[in-house]
Amino acid sequence: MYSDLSLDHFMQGLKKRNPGEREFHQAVYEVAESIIPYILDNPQYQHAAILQRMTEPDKTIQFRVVWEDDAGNIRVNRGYRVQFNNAIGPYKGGLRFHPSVNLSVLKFLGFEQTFKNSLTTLPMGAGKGGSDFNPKGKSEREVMRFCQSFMTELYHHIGANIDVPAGDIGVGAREISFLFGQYKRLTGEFTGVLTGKALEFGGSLIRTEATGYGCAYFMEHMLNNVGDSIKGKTCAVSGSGNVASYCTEKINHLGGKVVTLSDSGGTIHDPDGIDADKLAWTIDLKTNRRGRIAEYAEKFACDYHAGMRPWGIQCDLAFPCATQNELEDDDARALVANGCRAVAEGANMPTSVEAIKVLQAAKLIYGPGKASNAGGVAVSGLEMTQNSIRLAWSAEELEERLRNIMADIHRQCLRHADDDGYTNYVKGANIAGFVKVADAMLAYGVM
Ligand code: NDP
Ligand code: 2IT
Repeated sequence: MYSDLSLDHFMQGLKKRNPGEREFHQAVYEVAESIIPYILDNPQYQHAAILQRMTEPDKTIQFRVVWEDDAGNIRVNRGYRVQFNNAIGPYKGGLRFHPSVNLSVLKFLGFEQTFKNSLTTLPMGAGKGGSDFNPKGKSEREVMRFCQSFMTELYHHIGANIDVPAGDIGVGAREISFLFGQYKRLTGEFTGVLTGKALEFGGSLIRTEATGYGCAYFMEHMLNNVGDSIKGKTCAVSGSGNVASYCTEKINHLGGKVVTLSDSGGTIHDPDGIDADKLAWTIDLKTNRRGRIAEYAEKFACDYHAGMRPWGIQCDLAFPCATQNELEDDDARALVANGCRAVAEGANMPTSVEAIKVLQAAKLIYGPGKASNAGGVAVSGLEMTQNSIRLAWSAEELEERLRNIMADIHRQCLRHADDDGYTNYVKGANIAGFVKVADAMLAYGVM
């Protein structure tokens, strides 16, 4: 039945089964391009239709979320949880609250999570969820009422050994606290059902920093592999949320200089570098005052480019840390023309398919998000472990574990990355992530 496993034929079928889901098609294409040749060399996966099974979520839950705003209006949003694959552990992955959220976006994120979580070496399956709710401009009480209503349906489907959500865009410590409180109220149970919790109720040190730190570590590994390092490099970072902030912090620790940050309004360019004090101000701006990155330019007297991405600004290293498809082919060409040497993705799928081709053709070092941003979910896995053993590890111990996991992910990628002398981390990450999940699925038989 699956004798024709050409990329074109496979993608045609996938598009037919999932019409209009552009982001999901893109994420699958990126994987299928490197996995299909591997499957053809390892026919046990082809006979068992593993790729066909891995591209179909185990279960998709969609629900209505109704809440009342401060003016007494009844508001209706859509909530989702895509339980993608639990072959190697409970479903695990973030919740995103952003107006652009739809099933295609969550299926792409859940699919990517399958490979990422496998690469972490920890026993975690993959899921993703969220809502088209826009937290921007909402009061604290409105966010609370929304989270409580969202959890009133979601709680039926999750559990510490079933599905463990966490944060993503628009979902940080504040939202996780509201969600956890409501779960506890509804079930009467205090369990590690969410990660990214506050330290007072079962959260882990380093989880807040983990994605950004891990991304900088991954870049350092890719550079060390060619006898180089972050030290002394000029770095462009996009975004100014959780991942961008802590990626910047770790780049500073490793001796690099970050000259850009951005948000959906535009990009700031600070040629002197975003040092620890400026970064602390920015984190306060974004997490507590919920302001715009343009305010940074006023405060520290530097340039602000409204409506622009950072990629036209000269840099040695680029770290896209905002959202999907924020680095397109023209951006990639600008990076190449300006002498950029390497890209490590903090965001999920920030680089379009065409842009990846541009970077790879120019032989830039390119680390895909499923490897380079896996530090966040890895420390979520460590939060689950600490909740299970009812202990809390120190920051030093956790950072050491995070460092080791990122080194391990880099080693796993290298095992499958050789592409006629070019180190192709896309291929490396996809194959290494695939094998563990695929072998578990084979072992379970036909289901
Ligand atoms: P935050 O909500 O903390 O920050 C998101 C940042 O991205 C903000 O600066 C936001 O700007 C910007 N952004 C969001 N959407 C757009 C858009 N459409 N165009 C331009 N800028 C945009 O989210 P995180 O930092 O947690 O997440 C950033 C990325 O990292 C996402 O791709 C996420 O999936 C990924 N990721 C996150 C992990 C985590 O642990 N949090 C783990 C692994 C990956 P604005 O405020 O203007 O919207
Ligand atoms: O994309 C991601 O890996 C995350 N948003 C983190 C998921 C998690 O469960 O910590």
